Amino acid sequence: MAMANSAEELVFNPPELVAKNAHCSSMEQYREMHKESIKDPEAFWSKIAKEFHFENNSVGKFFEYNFDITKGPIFIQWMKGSRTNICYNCLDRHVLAGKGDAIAFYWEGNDPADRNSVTYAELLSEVCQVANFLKSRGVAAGDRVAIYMPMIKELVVAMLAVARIGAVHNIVFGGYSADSLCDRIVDAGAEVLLCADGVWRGNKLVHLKEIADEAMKMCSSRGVEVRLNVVVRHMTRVTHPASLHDTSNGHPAKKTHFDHQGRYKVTWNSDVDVDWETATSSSSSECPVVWLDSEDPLFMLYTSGSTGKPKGVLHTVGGYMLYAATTFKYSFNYHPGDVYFCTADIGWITGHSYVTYGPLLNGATSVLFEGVPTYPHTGRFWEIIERYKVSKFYTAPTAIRTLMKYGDEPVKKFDVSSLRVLGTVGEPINPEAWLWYHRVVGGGNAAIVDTFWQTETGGHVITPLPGATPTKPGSACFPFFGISVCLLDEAGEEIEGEGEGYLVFRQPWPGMMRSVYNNHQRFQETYFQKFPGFYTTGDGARRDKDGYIWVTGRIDDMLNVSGHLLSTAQVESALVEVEQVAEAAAVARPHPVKGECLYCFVTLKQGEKFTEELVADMKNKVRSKIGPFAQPDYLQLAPGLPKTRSGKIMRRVLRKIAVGDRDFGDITTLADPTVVELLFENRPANA
Ligand code: 6R9
Repeated sequence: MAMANSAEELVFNPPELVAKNAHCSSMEQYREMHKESIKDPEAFWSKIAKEFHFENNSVGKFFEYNFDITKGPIFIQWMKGSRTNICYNCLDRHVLAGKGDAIAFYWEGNDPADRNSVTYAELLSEVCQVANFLKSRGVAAGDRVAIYMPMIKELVVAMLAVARIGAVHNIVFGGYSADSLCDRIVDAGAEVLLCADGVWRGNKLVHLKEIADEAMKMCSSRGVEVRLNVVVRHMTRVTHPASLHDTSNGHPAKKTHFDHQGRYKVTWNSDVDVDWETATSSSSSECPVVWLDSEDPLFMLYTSGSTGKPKGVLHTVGGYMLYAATTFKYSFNYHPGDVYFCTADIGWITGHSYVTYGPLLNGATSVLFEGVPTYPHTGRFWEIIERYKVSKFYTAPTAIRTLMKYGDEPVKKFDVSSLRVLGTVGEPINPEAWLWYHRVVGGGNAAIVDTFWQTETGGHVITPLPGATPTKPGSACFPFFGISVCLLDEAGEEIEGEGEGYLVFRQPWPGMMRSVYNNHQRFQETYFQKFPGFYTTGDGARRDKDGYIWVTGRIDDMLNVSGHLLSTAQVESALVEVEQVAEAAAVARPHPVKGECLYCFVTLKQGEKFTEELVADMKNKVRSKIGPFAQPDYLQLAPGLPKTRSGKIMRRVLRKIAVGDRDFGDITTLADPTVVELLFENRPANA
């Protein structure tokens, strides 16, 4: 890639303002700390553990593991035998230290008129009320509780309340469909759901409770009964977009979902549904925590798997706590007095680790934002940064690219000079977006931290440290403490020095996943089978002559649409559910804003016609099975698919066709090579 090569030569030194008071302020210090963390993980992490509350310290071995499948089952344990509670460490610890009046979150609603804030002490008492209510309804340690909420304070309260009583949260992103929500509830065996009635995302209304009701019906038919649904009546307290009040064009949302007094309507099933406010406000605002073993589960979070069935990535309490806190502190160079703003939804791992846990464990003040970057105007992020004097900002390349399209003006309208560190996450960032972020948003004075990590890793694993690392646009730079990076070739041989290969890690770190929920076998096969002795990320990476790591993207059948990981199999199985479809193959095509988008080839059953209506049906099927973000951008009729003689679809050829590149490479192993040319000639007009 020409761009990447020239970016290799561009180096930006840590800004002086940041380096001045950094937790890690030079490459020498970084190298020394990194070396210790790899050579003596116990010494390194036990020092950090002392900053947290454990009921009993140093019980048993600090850590134990097996990474080599040929030697027995994979397991990873940190601080097993030590008892702690993450909610206590997020809230009680600060309140007891006299910091209860500090702001935990500034909440900024979809409509800029909707704003409030919550302190650590207030958060603690609300968490206790919800925890007490859940206990009174029989929720106990180890039970799984599903959460389906927008970016509101109650989402944070919900997860902390669940963690406080030792239950396991299973948060499902509010953009997922009823089908996806149902799958996640069923797989987790969750009997309790916490949700909200609805949410505005820009001008769009998402009927969360309606979707949840549908999901619960589906669950019931699959043998899982959700017995309790606690619903936040969020729609009663928000400002509705102006378009709702404009009856001249008969806004559809108004007709179907609002009564004539303009109140949002929800159906209520009194056997299951309870109102959050009524249920929890009468509970006591004191609730003892349940002390858990460090290795007890904290949460599961579903991520796409290459077979199409999502995996419940399981994280445990103690190690995740240390890792989320430490990465937050170092990657963003967090200091008291900072105001931090992460735009990720809590429904994704970035929100778990860097909206809720990492910041709260550090006693930080954050912005919790409900809306979208372009509503009601394209400078919304910058307006928020100006309002709260945000010093640390964390977003995704897809958001940066979206906002870049509107030029520098929307940024310049606001005073964003408080910014010191600008983070990015979710996919490789192209140097052009990196440079715009640095020059326009950071005014050339902020450190850019391109943080590479995964749901599975729990926290950042490859990232610059803002006061220490000279950065290169598009490179995630160097491994975080505890991470031993290795590049392997197909044969499993280590690539030393410059080169490109599979990105794997040689030893465990505290925040890594421990298992796939209820399926340890799948955990071992997915991450430890290909290269025994290593954790395989599924990404490829290149190491340049200066040792910088450049993550090149997924090398399995996964794609990344606007930072959302999807498997091709998941999309294909949705498409073949459409009656007329015989077979489908989905591939990623580069997209200027989303990073990647879906390009799907479909073969129809005999006699079926490829009509506009059918195309719409197929798109809708994917939206309803997975979620609106997964909708394919391109659908092409394929009389046949390029298959090897063993019947494997040759995706690399389809990827070439998707971008209109005739350089197919070797196609002699195809059962019928003529199909390739045919597909190429029949690319849709919009492609
Ligand atoms: C945190 C998160 C994980 C996949 C990962 C990789 C891609 C994330 C990246 C990046 C290049 C970065 N990815 N951050 N690629 N540079 N800074 O996104 O978790 O949703 O599980 O996705 O995202 O492909 O394997 P998750």
